[in-house]
Amino acid sequence: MTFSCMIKDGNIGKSLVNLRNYDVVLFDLDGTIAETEAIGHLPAFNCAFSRHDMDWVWSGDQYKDLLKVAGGFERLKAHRAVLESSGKTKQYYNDAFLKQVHQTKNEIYARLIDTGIVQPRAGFFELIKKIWNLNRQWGVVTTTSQSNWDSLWKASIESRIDLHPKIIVCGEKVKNKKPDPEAYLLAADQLKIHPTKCLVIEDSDNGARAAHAAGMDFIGVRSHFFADDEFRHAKMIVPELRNIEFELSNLY
Ligand code: XBP
Ligand code: MG
Repeated sequence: MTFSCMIKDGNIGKSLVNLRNYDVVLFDLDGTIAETEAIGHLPAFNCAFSRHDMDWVWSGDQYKDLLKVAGGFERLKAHRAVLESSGKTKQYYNDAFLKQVHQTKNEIYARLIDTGIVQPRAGFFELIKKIWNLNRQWGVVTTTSQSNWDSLWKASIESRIDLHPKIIVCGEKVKNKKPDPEAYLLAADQLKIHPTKCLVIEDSDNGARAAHAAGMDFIGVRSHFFADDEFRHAKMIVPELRNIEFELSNLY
């Protein structure tokens, strides 16, 4: 068995995760490495709508629902489809226009992230250090754009880390975004390892389904917008990254 019960470390309950059977830990980005959606993507979307003189404004509750669609551009198109089907469309925005809006969103997002307003979640740096100490690798598998990862990496991660990710798979590299397993399978393929050698950490059912369909074990971590996702087949579910303790053990 690879996962065991909670131990107490100070006042934080930690769940032990044995990395013996894994070569690499793959982190999802949005919601998992950092809470980027509520203070990054959502305000950036709303700001982009106003820049492009659109009458769209997304509330937090609306965005929670829209997040069921992975990918910002795909999310814009999904919202357009809902407006169309409900007959509420005042103006039709074509794909080329929505592409521009998405690009503007990512530019605004980059400027927000550059300020350092979004930092990795509690426990992230400790996990990377542990992975390094246990002679394992880590990677990022996300449906977000490459530029969004680059911004967070430069602003808030690079200078605080010794071990760089061995693999980074972003949204542009796949045809089918999560919950399709394509991104995770691509990561395993590029790492030249069997998918079962990867342990995934995900904050949403979309991501969890992608990892599971790729044949990978996963840990669910609760996040702002996916606080009640089911995480079916999860090896464990933790409230925070800091509740995970990696170890190497032959005992279980
Ligand atoms: C989250 C996403 C992304 C972001 C927005 O991906 O689905 O679409 O919300 O980024 P993950 P883009 O949880 O896999 O990191 O606008 O660049 O798509
Ligand atoms: Mg996520």
